[in-house]
Amino acid sequence: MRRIASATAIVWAALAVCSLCAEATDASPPATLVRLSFPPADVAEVLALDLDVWSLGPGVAELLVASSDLDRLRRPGWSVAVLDDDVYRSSAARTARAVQSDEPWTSHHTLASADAMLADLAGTYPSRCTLLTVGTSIEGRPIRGLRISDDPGVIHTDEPAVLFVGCHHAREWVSVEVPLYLAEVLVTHYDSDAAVRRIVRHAETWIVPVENPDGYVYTQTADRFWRKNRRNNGDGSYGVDTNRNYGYAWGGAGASADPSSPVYRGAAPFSEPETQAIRDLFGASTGRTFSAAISYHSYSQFIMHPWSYTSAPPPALASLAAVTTDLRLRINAAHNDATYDYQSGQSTALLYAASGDFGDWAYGTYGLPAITIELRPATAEQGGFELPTEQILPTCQENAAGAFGLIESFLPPWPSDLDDDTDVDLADFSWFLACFNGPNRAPVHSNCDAADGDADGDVDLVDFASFLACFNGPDHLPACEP
Ligand code: 0X9
Ligand code: ZN
Repeated sequence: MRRIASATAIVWAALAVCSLCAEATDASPPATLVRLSFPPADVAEVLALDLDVWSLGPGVAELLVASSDLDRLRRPGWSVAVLDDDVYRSSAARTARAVQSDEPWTSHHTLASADAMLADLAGTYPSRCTLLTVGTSIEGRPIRGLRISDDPGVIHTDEPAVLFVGCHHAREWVSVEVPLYLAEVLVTHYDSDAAVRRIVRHAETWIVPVENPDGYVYTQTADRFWRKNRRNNGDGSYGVDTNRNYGYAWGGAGASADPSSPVYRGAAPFSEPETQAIRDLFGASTGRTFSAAISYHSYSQFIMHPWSYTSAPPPALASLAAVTTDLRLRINAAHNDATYDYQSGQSTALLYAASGDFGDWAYGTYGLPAITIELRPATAEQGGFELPTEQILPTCQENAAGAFGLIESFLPPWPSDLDDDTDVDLADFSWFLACFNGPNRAPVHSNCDAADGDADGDVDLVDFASFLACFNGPDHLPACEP
């Protein structure tokens, strides 16, 4: 009763003049952006308010609230700063400018232009990628994807596969751009970039840029800050949080049974066609297992591994932490400004508990490192869900460095690239020499196996000849590529 969660400015205006509507005497819909400071020990109380949490850090939350909610935030020890008293008014002009489909990476794709980009890539490069329709949204829109590999018409279960998904949450627009950018680079840089070729030849990359197409369209036509899908809940409210609808620990902490909540879990696990579509990429339907997955969100600059539903440590914590740490190092090395540094760790430690999310389901069901990345920016004052458009491309680039490093970690070593830096150079040459002429000499290098190209247990002249065939220069002869 306290608010109409699905209200847009337009819908609200209509309701406000309706004297017969029971809600018409309620306050305005959430449009006030506040920064709430509170003693860190009170975080459970803050979350129990079931408000629209835009970000959360120790003792500070950015919340979108109705003006009538402001009173609920006035408590001893808490302080409220209004960052924007009408996010819809202030975002309107920016939103119009931020959506132009003609110039990629300087503005946001529409759903139509994102789908067209995938179709164009598949049409122009049919030997490198295949267009997928992985499901149909609740309003009947296709959920498109791209499978990238050098034999893309067939699923290669003998190759490692990594899945990248964007836009579970409609308003998190840059989470669409990052997977689209990964697709474009992998498909179009094949001839110019040996590392890309290696990925395309030896891995399968699955990309679903818009898990929630109805919500995404809604944010570009009706309500810029809509989060959920567009299910009509039948009680006057709309939307299920698709990142609370997966079938692992469904309905636990950080998910709501209230249909008007921004984190509504849905009527049942996998009640939504959008989560069914992602579920069905795995296992029985495709015969596919994934080596890893990344689900992109915004904002906060966090790289998070399971669990999300509990702060208890997950099984194999060390290997999950190694994945998020490696992603963090790669991503942060791609920019040169601490403002854009991401943090890494367990979801519940960096943010809040959330049950029924994609990462917990993928990890809990299939055991793969399923990572959630909250993209730029760090705070609402740096743009929040409206990332300044000049930061779209650097966000994509730094995340491509992370994503490609993740895929490479599942590939066999590159012959002659003994230090695994995708270049056969002098460092590899001295590595080889240190291993040369003798059985694998572990003390010289932690591993001389890679120098033993013919794997006969001896680093001999045969191996030297094959090493030299690949040596000298960043642009490997195609013959030297695996
Ligand atoms: O709440 C979510 O679904 C994600 N954050 S967002 O601001 N993009 O909505 C985070 C999901 C990861 N899990 C946890 N934070 N526990
Ligand atoms: Zn999100």
